[in-house]
Amino acid sequence: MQRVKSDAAFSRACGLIPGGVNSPARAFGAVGGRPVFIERADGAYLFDVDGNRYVDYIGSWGPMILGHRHPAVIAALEAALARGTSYGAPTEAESELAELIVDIVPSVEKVRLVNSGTEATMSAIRLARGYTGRDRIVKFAGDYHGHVDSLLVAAGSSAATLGVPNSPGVTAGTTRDTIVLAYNDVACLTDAMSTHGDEIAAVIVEPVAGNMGCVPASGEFLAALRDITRQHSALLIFDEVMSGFRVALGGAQHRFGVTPDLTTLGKIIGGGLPVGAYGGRTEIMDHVLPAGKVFQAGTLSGNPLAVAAGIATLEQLRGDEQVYKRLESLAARLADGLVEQAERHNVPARVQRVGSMLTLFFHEGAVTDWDSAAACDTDRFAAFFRGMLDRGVYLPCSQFEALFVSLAHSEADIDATIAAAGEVLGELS
Ligand code: KE4
Repeated sequence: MQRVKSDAAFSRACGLIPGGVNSPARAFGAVGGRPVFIERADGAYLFDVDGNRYVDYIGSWGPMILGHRHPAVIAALEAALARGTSYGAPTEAESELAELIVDIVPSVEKVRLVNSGTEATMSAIRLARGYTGRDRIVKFAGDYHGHVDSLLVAAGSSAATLGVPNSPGVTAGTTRDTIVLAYNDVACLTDAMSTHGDEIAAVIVEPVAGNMGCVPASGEFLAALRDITRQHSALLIFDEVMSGFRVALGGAQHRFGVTPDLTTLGKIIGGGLPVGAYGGRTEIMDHVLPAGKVFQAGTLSGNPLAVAAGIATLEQLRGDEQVYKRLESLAARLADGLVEQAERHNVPARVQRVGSMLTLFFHEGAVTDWDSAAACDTDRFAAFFRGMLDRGVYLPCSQFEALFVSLAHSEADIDATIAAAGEVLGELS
């Protein structure tokens, strides 16, 4: 597969943009080679500037659950566009999106819209500190919550991929109040909270981790998180930027029946445009300015185009109870096929899946935390990624990411992906 135009585009970009990309996850740093430049997308497919077609399992890192250019989303955007692009004043559409989130997400009685998942988690942490009057926060190694200074400690996603758990520029003072624990480790959590519990403003967790690859929290861990934070009057924050509206309509909190105090959202709620959100009980959220005193603001928060795309997307998801059955069916087909091919070719690998997010780990045995994720054969993953890319399948460009199946994928797309995986795994064995 030739990518002459992509290569030229990357060379040009590198002279203008650090690393030639506007987010490090896209740089192919973990898989080798040069990034593919995309010209357009449609349904389940990406098309690069050289005219190559790829079955897309990035889905813009999660937002494109309907597939690209869904007619309802495009129509909503065109209608919004006819009325302008941004006003800097409130609109009823923002209340419509807020109402959808409040109706669907169990923990959310009030919600504030922002522009990214990072803004959502940064704001939720500030709110938790303002609400509790406490300083310290707990996060888990391998979880990634965006590039919030205080959370860029033992982060997952591209921070892990690039081996930059503690980024230069993040000061010791910023992370002094951050405690990092092992994911899925109840004893570790219990010990830390018994020691520090009364100082802890919040515990933030990905209830289904996607940023060390797909690593679900155990039921025991989720129950312990809920019980122990309540015991110590610390807030439990579910970072559902990735899992929200992905693993179930109501997210992981609905799928697993554990209700946090605050929830952060992003990705799917913008339908491919920049939207993040944080929400929770009214008695907490009413501490946010101007209702309360915790400052948070944003020029383009609740932007009419982004909100229109988000509303259209959520309405498609809530409008048909078959949606999540379809996503489960397609993702299970893919997962089973990948497992079968790895076994057929005697390649030590494991698939972990929750709903329509999943990861093929080049690792024997379960991946339950960052230490086990970090033990994966990332060189073999890189070779697998490149082989699949050359066969027209675009996977997440890191072992520490999840891939996403959309409603636009067909059984034929899934079966072609499995066949390609068989060829590549055969070459790797
Ligand atoms: P953004 O600021 O990138 O919108 O959201 C940050 C974020 C917060 N919380 C979770 C659970 C997330 O997964 C993310 C962002 N996810 C990564 C992919 N693993 C975004 C890709 C990128 O950084 O380019």
